[in-house]
Amino acid sequence: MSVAVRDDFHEGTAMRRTTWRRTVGQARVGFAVALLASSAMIGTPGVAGADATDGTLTVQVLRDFFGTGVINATMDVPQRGIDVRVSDRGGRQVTGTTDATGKVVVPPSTTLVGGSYRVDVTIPAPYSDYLQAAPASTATNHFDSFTTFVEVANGKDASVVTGVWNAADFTLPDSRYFVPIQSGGTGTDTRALVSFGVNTRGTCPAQIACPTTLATQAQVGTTFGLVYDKYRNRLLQSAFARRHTLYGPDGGDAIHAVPVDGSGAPTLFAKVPGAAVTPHDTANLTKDAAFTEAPTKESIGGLALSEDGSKLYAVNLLTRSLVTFDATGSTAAAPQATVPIPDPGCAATADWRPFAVSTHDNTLYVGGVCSAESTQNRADLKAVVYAYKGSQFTAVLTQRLDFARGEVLVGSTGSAQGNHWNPWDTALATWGTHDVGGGSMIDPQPQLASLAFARDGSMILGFRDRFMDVVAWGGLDPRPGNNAAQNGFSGGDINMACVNPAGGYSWEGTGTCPDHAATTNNGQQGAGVVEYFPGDYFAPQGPTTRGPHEEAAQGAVAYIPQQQWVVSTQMDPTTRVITGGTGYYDITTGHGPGNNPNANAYEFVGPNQNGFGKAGGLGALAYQAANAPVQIGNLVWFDGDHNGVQDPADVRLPGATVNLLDANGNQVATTKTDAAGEYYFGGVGATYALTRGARYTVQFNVCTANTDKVPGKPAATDLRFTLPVAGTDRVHDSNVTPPTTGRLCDGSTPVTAPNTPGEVNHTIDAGVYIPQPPPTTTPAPTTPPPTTTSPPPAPNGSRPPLPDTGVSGIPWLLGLGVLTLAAGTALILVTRKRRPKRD
Ligand SMILES: [Ca+2]
Ligand SMILES: [Ca+2]
Ligand SMILES: [Ca+2]
Ligand SMILES: [Ca+2]
Repeated sequence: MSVAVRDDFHEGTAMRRTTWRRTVGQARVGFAVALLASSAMIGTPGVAGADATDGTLTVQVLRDFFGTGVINATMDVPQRGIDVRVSDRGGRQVTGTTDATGKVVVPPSTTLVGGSYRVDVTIPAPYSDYLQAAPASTATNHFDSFTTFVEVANGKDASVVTGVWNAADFTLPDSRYFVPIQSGGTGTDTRALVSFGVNTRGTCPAQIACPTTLATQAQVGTTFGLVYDKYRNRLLQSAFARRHTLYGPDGGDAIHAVPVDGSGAPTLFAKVPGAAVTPHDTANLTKDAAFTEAPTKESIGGLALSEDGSKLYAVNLLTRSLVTFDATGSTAAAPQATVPIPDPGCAATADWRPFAVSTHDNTLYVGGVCSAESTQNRADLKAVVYAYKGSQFTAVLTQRLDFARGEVLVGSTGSAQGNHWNPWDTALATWGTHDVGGGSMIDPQPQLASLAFARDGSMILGFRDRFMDVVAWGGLDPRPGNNAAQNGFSGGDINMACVNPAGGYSWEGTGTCPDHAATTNNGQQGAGVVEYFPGDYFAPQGPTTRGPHEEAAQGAVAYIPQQQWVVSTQMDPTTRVITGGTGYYDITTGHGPGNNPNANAYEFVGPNQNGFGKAGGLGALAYQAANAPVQIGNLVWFDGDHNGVQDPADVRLPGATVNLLDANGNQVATTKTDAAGEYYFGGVGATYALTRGARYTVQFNVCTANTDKVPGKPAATDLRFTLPVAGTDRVHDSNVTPPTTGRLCDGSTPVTAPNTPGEVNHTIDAGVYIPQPPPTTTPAPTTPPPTTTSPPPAPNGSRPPLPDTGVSGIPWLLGLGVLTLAAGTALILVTRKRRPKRD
């Protein structure tokens, strides 16, 4: 008998079988669809059969943030809207879509037959725009692959938990924060950009090291906007208009590129045309009177980088435009596009002040405020956030800003001015109204400066007190003939807009979005102040004694999804006054620096070191994201019916040795398949990190496999590779071209590692079977056997034995109706037990 003859026989069997399955499968699917109602609860009873004794199958999809292949029960969040398809041996299917709990539950059902099912997960639009399969693993508590096999026969429940992720979220545990420092007036700080570890807490240098300086005032001047570009390992940092301090040598429209590793000096990346017009009074910066109206109305606001790293977005504060640059070069000569950010309906068009930009899940968000400057009516203050997709701005959040807040400086005002947001006002005619006594300048005016996103998609909003951009700590009164020194007290904020299950957002304290403020955790601020983050106060005597400042967040926020802490720029962050740094807010409880200053804050701008003191003086916060590792896998299985397809009820093979060879043929990693027949190379924490886009060979040595669950328990050395690249679905096929020389149970396949960060390829599979001799007599009897549980006539080699648990592969079964399927299955099981052991 030749190999060719044997293959021809099996291919012919496979073809007939496929035709049969498709016909029956389509009929059953059509019937099942007619019975199905809910998208999340499927498997409607209604078809008589033996499999109502199945257990319940629960498929859950979680959004992963770590890429280790292991479920993180406290951090991973349920993912709705993901398609789940459950198939049985006969091609019957039930489908569902994950609900708000991330689940599709398949109760005991007769829609599916046999108790052994294949679960296939796919990501539909719009989620496919930003989510992909997360790495899986063979470790304890692992994520399952998008194709997973389950057994629910005899009342046994089963669950499949698969992960999806947006690799743009990936950050390493030793990530760093970056923040610009502004210095002016009477300040002596020469730093313009610093970096520090994400776990750094305390006061520098007394308790902890001070940050690393990446750029100086002489190099880039006064800045606010900042993004980290992981694709080119640099920061992009933009000019900012602030009274009492100068732009850098490239002016108020400049964006600089700063090497993140300190390997070189900052270079000019791009200019935002027409962003800055007002000159500083360079001869008298502590007065700088002519610049009083310019801050936050010209120069550059926020910066954002598209998740694929191709585009840089900047807000031109003067023209209120979104400016887009090609981010891929070392410079960008001119914008690719400039679009006006539309007035969302402020009391006057001139009151619309966009500033914040942020990317999240492949969408650009643009935020701003209605400043109420034209009406000076607090009720006209609003925050508005747009989603920008294609060329459309869609308002996704509109929030009034006239609610009660804590006191900017306790005991100083006794009026709404000190514990509410106020309409923008920097006119000299009303300048005196900001002085609450002794040159203490307090008049918080909101500017939506930054946006960050929680793991569940909730929006964290950072508000600056833009009045601080026109004062300093010790700056002079701007009015002619009045040169009194004045001290600004910042009253920014950090707020939460919780994402709603049905879409949209709820502001903190409304709907199901928590108000965490209580007298035990809010610094004893006034009753009735609603806060998701009540820890935004400064109380050097400890949280039980009312401190001087109850709104000490300064408006730059960032959130690393792998962490418990939201970071915010912070006035008086630890225990010293007239200082600056960062505060850390528990994203679950809202506790922050006020609750435990030394544990929840980092002070790195000392007492009036930068000349701005309590008026702030820090720019936007960025963090060092990372390119996520890629992964390949995942299945070695016994393809008993030799059709080359990973069918439900095909046995998965543990113990197969899988080696990874690099392009030179050197083995770089090795593993064995687990109880589910799965193997993985790469992913976060793997001993060998795959090189993206590199060529490898995956070598499947199934001679070591454990065949205990294979019918007849054949010797693993007798296993041979099944038909490669069968059918049209690469997910369910075998990749190994069967070797014709050497050990025939040791085969391999070339593979190119995924090229996109965080991408997985779980389609590198190997199916094996036990070859059989060709038939020596007519293969198909013309009459069906009795439909009883008695064994059929002994095959005596007249047809191929049935080395799998499936129902197909028996020619005479082709003539049987669906209703005899259960009986047929019983027959096959008996037949298989009697199969003579081969070789
Ligand atoms: Ca607050
Ligand atoms: Ca507060
Ligand atoms: Ca198969
Ligand atoms: Ca495959």
